[in-house]
This record gives sequence, C-alpha cells and structure tokens, in this order.
Amino acid sequence: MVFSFLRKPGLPPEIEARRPPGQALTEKWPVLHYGGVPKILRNKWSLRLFGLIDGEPMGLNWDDLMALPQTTTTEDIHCVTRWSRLDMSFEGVLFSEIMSLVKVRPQATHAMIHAENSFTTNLSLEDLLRPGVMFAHKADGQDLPADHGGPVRLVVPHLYFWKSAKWVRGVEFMDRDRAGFWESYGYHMRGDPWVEERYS
Ligand SMILES: Nc1nc2c(c(=O)[nH]1)N[C@H]1C(S)=C(S)[C@@H](COP(=O)(O)O)O[C@H]1N2
Ligand SMILES: [Mo]
Repeated sequence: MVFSFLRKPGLPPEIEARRPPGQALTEKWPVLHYGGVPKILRNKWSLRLFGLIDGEPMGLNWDDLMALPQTTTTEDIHCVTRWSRLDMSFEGVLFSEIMSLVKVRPQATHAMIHAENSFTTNLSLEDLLRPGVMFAHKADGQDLPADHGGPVRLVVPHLYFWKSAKWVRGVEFMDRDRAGFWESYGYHMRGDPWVEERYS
C-alpha cells in the first residue's frame, strides 16, 4: 500500500471509510505487549487444542501447521491505543481449519486463546470462525518477527488488536465467555472497533 496520502491533509474518502472512529492511520507497525518477548524456536513451538472436545487434547507442532492449507489475507488492523494500519498481508492457517482437526462439542460457544507468559484473550467461536481469522506465521511477506508474535500469532482483524494473541500456544474451547488478561482489567469482552468497544 502507498501511504503518501498520510502526509497530506485530509484522507481520500475510500480511505476515510476504512478508519474506525477515534483511530489514526499509521505507516509503521508499532510493537505492543505486556512483559518480555519470548524467544521460541520453530522446532520447539506447539499449539494445544483442549477443553470441550471429544477425546484427548490435540497438539500441533510447526511441521503439522505447515502441512495444513495455507491462506494469505490482506487486512486492516486496529489497536485500542488508537492506531490503525491498512492493507497488512498475513499468511498462515485459518482458525476454521485448525478447529476442524478436533471434534468440538456442540455446547462450546467461546474459546480462550492461551499464549506465552500466561497471556490469554477470550473470543466467541462466531468471531473466530470469520474468514480472515488465522494463525499467522508471516506478515507483509516476511516470517513473523519475534516482537510481533513469531513464530505464530493469532490474527483477528475485525476486532481490536489485543485479541490477536502473539506467541499463541493453546485454544481452550468453553461453554461460556470468560475474561482473558486485558478483559479482566476492564477491556471489552468483544472489542469491535467500529462501535468503539474499548472498555466495559
Ligand atoms: N501474548 C501476547 N499477545 C498480545 C499482547 C500481549 O501482551 N501478549 N498484547 C496485545 C495487544 S494489547 C496488542 S495491541 C497487539 C500488538 O501486536 P503488535 O505488537 O504486533 O502490533 O498484540 C496483542 N497480543
Ligand atoms: Mo493493545
């Protein structure tokens, strides 16, 4: 994307239409998280699917992830700290693809995403099953850098970016909504940027 319009006053209407209320567009990709950057080697990474599923919890390693169908998306991202970045490209495996690897029980309505350093964030399965939601290992054509959540992060482009857990390690299927890390400090349970669901 050419960002030269950011250096001119006003925004073209087609760009303005993509800017949620209270957000400013940025060319850079800021790094934001709680705590340090965990260094995880690809061959040590794994993702655990557990909670309301039939049978034993399932573990996926890096090779398993790479063997699944890969999807590339172009998405706008919106951080609750009021920056938005347009036309980011992500590559990875759709959440729906991962979910289909296990038999999720019918009473499951939500999931807790678990990441390194005990970071968690809660989402409805409806939100997780939206087409752009994926476990990404590439951004803007490059391997996802460690400070942006590499080797693998969740990307949920239609919600504020705190839902996009970096260094993701597990998905826990649940029969109700439960607050994750930021949500327990007052962030919104859903976080739709278009209606400014910033805090509860
Ligand atoms: N594991 C983990 N993931 C996280 C966070 C965190 O603290 N830990 N912070 C969230 C927040 S608040 C934001 S805004 C985005 C920032 O992602 P970025 O640094 O790639 O821009 O990561 C989200 N994912
Ligand atoms: Mo954030």
